[in-house]
Amino acid sequence: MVKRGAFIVIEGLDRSGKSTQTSLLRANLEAAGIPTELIKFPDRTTAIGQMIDSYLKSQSDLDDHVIHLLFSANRWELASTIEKLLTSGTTVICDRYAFSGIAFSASKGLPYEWCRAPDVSLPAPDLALFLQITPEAAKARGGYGEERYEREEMQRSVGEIFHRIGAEIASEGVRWVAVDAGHERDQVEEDIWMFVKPLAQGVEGPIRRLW
Ligand code: T5A
Ligand code: NA
Repeated sequence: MVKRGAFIVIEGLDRSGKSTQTSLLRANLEAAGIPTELIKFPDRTTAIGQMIDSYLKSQSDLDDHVIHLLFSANRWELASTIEKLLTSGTTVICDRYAFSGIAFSASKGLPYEWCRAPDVSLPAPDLALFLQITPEAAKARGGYGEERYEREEMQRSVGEIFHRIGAEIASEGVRWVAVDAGHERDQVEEDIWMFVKPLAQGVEGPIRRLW
């Protein structure tokens, strides 16, 4: 059977090191000769992405429901690209995905089930890695506090909802793994590689759907 590329999502609180680690992971996969594409959500380059960017920088205000739907629409914009890449044998890494969408909006008080609905039937990852860090440790890292959601109490509640999501999707057969992101960069890189390596040569079977 021909294998397709693996779909790997990296999630975590703000400043947990997602961008650092997704870049390192891409480099490691490429060094192993695996064709790899890295996608970051929100993708701030599209028209929808620019609205999201302006909202996150507090340059514009939007109703909580509206911004939630824009984040989801921003994923749908790239859903067919992700599928094509996977089918063509490319491994896709996403820096944040639907799980961030739910965690952040539900933390603002929107109903959990409502938050999940617009992302239903997006491609599901083969592996979701959750970078775990305390809000205190995240705060001590560079750049914290520049954007809208970067407040300690918000991050704490986001962390709790991520926990619920992890338990839920794991029970539905999506692999959700917590990685201690409070360690040194190299250690976190090694831990992530240990989980990704078995998928690097590709995955059998069709692309699954959320949820
Ligand atoms: N959002 C997002 C929603 O509300 N709904 C959605 O659907 C989606 C997709 C922007 C916001 O949007 C929200 C969530 C966010 O609040 P973003 O663009 O991903 O999302 O945010 P960024 O600001 O780009 O990224 P983060 O703040 O989340 O940072 P990262 O990517 O987790 O962390 P990174 O790698 O940039 O590292 C942060 C700092 O720590 C250092 C780095 O050098 C850097 O200075 N660092 C370490 N320091 C010590 N030890 C380590 N192991 C380190 N690793 C990195
Ligand atoms: Na951020």
